Amino acid sequence: CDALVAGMQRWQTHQWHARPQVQVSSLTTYQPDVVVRCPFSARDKVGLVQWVHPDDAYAILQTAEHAFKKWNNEPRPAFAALRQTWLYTLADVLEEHRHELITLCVREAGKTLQDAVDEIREAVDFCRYYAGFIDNGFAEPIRLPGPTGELNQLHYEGRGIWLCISPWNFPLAIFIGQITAAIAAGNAVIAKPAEATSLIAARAVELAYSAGIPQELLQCVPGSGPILGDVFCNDRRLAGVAFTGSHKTAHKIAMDLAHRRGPIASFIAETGGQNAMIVDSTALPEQVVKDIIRSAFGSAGQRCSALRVLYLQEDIAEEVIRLLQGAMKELVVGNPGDPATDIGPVISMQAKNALHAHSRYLKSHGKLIAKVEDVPEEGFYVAPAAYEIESISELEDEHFGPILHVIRYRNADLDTVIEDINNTDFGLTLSVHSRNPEVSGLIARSARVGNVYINRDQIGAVVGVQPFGGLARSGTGPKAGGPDYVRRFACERTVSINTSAIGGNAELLRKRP
Ligand code: UN1
Repeated sequence: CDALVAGMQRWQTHQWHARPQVQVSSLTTYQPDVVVRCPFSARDKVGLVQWVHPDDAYAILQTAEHAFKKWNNEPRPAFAALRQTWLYTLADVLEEHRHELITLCVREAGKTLQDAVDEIREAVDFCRYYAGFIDNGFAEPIRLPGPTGELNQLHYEGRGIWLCISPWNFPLAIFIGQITAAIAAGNAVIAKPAEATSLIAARAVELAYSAGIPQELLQCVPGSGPILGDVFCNDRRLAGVAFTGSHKTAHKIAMDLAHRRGPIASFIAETGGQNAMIVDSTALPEQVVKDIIRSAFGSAGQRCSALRVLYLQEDIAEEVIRLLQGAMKELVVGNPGDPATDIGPVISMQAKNALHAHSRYLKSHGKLIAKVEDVPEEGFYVAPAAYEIESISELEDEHFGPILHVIRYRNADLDTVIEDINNTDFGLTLSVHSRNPEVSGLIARSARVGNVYINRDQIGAVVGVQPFGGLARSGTGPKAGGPDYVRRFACERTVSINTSAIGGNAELLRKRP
């Protein structure tokens, strides 16, 4: 930790400046710089960012289109090997620049030191994991069965231009994860980072260029989500959109893509959740409380995987609540750059206000169980709190912050609990705490969610180990950090050759006509 803080020292007062990273002859309109400030001290400036004007979208798409055509015509094994080298090199470059990136994650996104370290780790893991998938059908085709005299092959190649729209809560990991998957599959990428974290994104793209990724294949367009999203998603040249963010925005993008003329676009969405934890009377209360604290309040509750609704079986409820009240007293809310801090700020004044409005609703409709009292005045801090409510159906949407809802249930009502959770239409994470394998097995089978966690916390899915993503209102799949992700960015081509005929030589397909 000391070495980390020392390494970050020289970046503490650094000012970053991000400009559009696009390959167009000239930008049509001069856009004034937007000032980026720390979410924990509004007077503190992190840097400046120049947004992209929507009038430039056409030229940016044109560059991407040319770049895709050019690179997709390269010999497949050579292009595949190159992409693999770029991604492995990017992993190394990100690691080398970790002190700067960690500082940026703390200062621009308000991440705690631990979360910032984990963020860099995850980004590096994505690069290496997706690089590995290039070996599966992108360089050499996969051979399929067929009768004598016939050769059947499955080729994977890029679809074209992907727009990658990433969130502010994982400004490096998800940003890099989407881009590297799209590049691994052989596409051209236009990356649209979240407004709140454009500096981290711009720095990551600079590092990607230094790792060898050609500028024409990866353009970064900071700017207004609704405005830029609208122009890009309505353009027929876009082959696909990868989006992580709210389900409302995912719906809007799906509608835009559906109404477009021309090719049918691919869409990968990873959205929110109304994630529950079910604790039955056989659970170990100390373990449960440790996992509640991490899942509900870690990262200030700003993860789509975060625990929102805690179901306590009535025999264990009082004990868990008492331990939870004690544990919450120990939580340190404050400057995320301080190693002693457990919970940092939320991302913006708007987020803080929305969470306060929700707390006011809960005060009148529910019962306050526990709240952290000591929270700094300045900055976008929200006191972590737990409220008891009657039913999950009272919550229409997810509340993206450190607010936990608690519901008591009777053993006989377990089926209803699962039904209620499924009826939210969200389906991202769920955890079960029980020493009875029949109970955990029943819940794991019947809850319609993407990630089930048994007797542990429910955040922090590890790349390649715990593929992450939900279903229904929580997303389209495939799972990030899972074996199917890169392929969803690709297009598949089946080639069947009559090898007994003249010219039926599979080698001919190595070079595109
Ligand atoms: C998100 O919050 O958008 O499991 C994704 C986790 C992370 C993914 C969170 N790997 O908490």
